[in-house]
Amino acid sequence: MIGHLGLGSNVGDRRANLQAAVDALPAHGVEVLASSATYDTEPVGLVLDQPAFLNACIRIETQLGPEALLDACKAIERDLGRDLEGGVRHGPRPIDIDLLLLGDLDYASKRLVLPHEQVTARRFVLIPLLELDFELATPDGTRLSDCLAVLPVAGEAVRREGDPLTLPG
Ligand code: PH2
Ligand code: MG
Ligand code: MG
Repeated sequence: MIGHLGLGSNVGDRRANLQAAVDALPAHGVEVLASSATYDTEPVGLVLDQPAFLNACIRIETQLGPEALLDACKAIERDLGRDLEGGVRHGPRPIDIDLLLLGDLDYASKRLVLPHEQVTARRFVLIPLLELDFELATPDGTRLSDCLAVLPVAGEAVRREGDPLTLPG
């Protein structure tokens, strides 16, 4: 199945952290098909007083189901030094890997909701996603470009930082 992941980092060498996540995915059964550019983004959400994030989105292909894909992402976060137990929720992190969309799957468990509940509401996700595919929509047909068009820019600055991440192999 084709899916889209969101990558974020605001601790350490942010670009190297995003690249390390991309590089680690194939060994977990996740092919990386494309990467957006990287974007320097203002922190949004519950913790605003933290360093700016570097965000990117990637298109993937995998045979993994949603829970196994989440396990793979969490394993990579742990390997890249994210303290899954001790860290402040929504606080600074070397790497965050979020499942945004997985095919046309509408899915909810205790650990995971697909599409990601914030995918239609965050500029730092929508801008890199639409760079990958301007026609992207949620399973209910909501076009992500329409979502972006109605979002206020204030407090959610997103600025292109650098080239797309390098694809593995
Ligand atoms: N991630 C969060 C909370 N806030 N803000 C930006 N700009 N980028 C993020 O990746 C981000 C955030 C929780 O995962
Ligand atoms: Mg996140
Ligand atoms: Mg996350």
